[in-house]
Amino acid sequence: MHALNPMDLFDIRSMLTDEEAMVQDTVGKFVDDRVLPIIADCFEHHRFPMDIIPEIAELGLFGSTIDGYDCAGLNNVCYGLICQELERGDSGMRSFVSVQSSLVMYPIYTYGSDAQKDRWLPAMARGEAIGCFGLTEPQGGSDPSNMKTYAKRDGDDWILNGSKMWITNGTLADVAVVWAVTDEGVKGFLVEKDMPGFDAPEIEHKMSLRASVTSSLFFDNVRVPNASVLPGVSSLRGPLSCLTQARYGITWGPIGAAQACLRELIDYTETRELFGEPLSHKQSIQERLADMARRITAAQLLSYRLAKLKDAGTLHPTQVSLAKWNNVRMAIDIARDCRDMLGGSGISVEFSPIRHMLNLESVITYEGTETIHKLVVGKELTGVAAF
Ligand code: TGC
Ligand code: FAD
Repeated sequence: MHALNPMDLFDIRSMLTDEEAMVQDTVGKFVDDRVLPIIADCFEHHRFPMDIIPEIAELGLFGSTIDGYDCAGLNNVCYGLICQELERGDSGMRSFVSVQSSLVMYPIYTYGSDAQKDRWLPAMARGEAIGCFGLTEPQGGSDPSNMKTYAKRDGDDWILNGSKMWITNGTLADVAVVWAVTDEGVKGFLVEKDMPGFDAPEIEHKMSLRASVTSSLFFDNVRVPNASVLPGVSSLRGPLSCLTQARYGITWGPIGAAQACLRELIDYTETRELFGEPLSHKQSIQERLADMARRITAAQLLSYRLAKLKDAGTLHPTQVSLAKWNNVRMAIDIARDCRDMLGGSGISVEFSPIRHMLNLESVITYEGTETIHKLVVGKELTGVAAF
């Protein structure tokens, strides 16, 4: 009997097309060669590795599912595998690509004018322009319907006031997609970094996603031309539809983080000898490793099925909520259990589980907390919104 791949017990790999397998291998090699050698240092010193942005662009990872505008036009299995491989490196790498692709390029592509698409999409695909997405506000991110950021028409312009909190890439961004209440509904504003009255300071003292930039955004009478307002949507459906895109990718990402932890632990328990034999010979250690493989396998099958539904155009947001809840919970529990099996060494960033575990504390909170996703599924089952 042939041996199974411990990272892929149900052989998802054999279901991939040649193109999908090539994307996985290419991004995997990039992560092995360019991300893994530097990421512990980036995490420890709270630094996002700006110098690898051109290589990410060169690989076609920004806006990878968009057709045209210098984007790769890949399917959703490919996009998922990109997220999985990047997050095998670090959640911060996947976050960077998720935000650029699903939260900035997607709304410009879906709701933007031709001029907005021409201006931003090719530049973003090439990594020459970086974007961020401002939805969350200090008074409570779970309930964006309580948004206070407000824009008022002034001739051919809008005047924007308010603030956003916990915004990935905010300080780096050339353009921020900012969602604000107006007298005509919730609209998306393309706020450029040098617009007077706009400020995007970095948030310090984070213990999670330290290889990622997170910022506040402040708008003090920022004048935004009407040509920089997304014309295609005027309701919360705009930002929430972007979240469905990003959450889909996030169902894949934590699989990579969990695989990184499990791989490291299989190797570690083979060489760590306690009570006269390797840890991997102990029943309770094997049981824990086996349980991780079981949970990773279930997550892989969920995400692969989501990809097929998404490519078929029949994906329902509740399915994404269930998978985001399941897969992030799977990964954070695995990362923590791996941290424990490393003993004292597990508290060092020289091993990846504590870094993944801390990162996943953000992933389980952003893009809808675990509770919010449970309540989305509960609403589907009962017909009652219990938010
Ligand atoms: P409701 O007011 O009923 O709906 C408003 C409109 O939106 C539509 N809709 C969706 N469309 C697409 N995808 C979804 N997931 C959608 N959810 C709702 C809905 O059909 C309606 O459309 P229309 O045309 O009728 O106006 O809203 P709701 O009751 O369904 O939603 C409530 C709730 C709590 C689920 C929602 O507010 C929510 O998801 N809250 C969580 C907020 C959140 O996730 N924020 C994330 C901010 S971005 C972020 O974290 C980036 S991290 C990036 C990184 O670094 O990777
Ligand atoms: P709150 O909404 O205040 O929630 C606090 C607690 O209350 C949570 O445990 C929550 O589950 C619980 N809760 C909420 N509602 C209910 C309820 N009805 N019943 C029971 N319990 C409930 N946002 C962006 O817009 N753009 C970004 O790029 C972005 N990047 C981020 C990066 C990082 C590193 C982090 C940490 C966050 C980021 N966010 C971003 C914000 C993120 O989306 C919010 O943190 C998240 O939506 C939760 O909002 P909150 O932090 O205000 O928590």
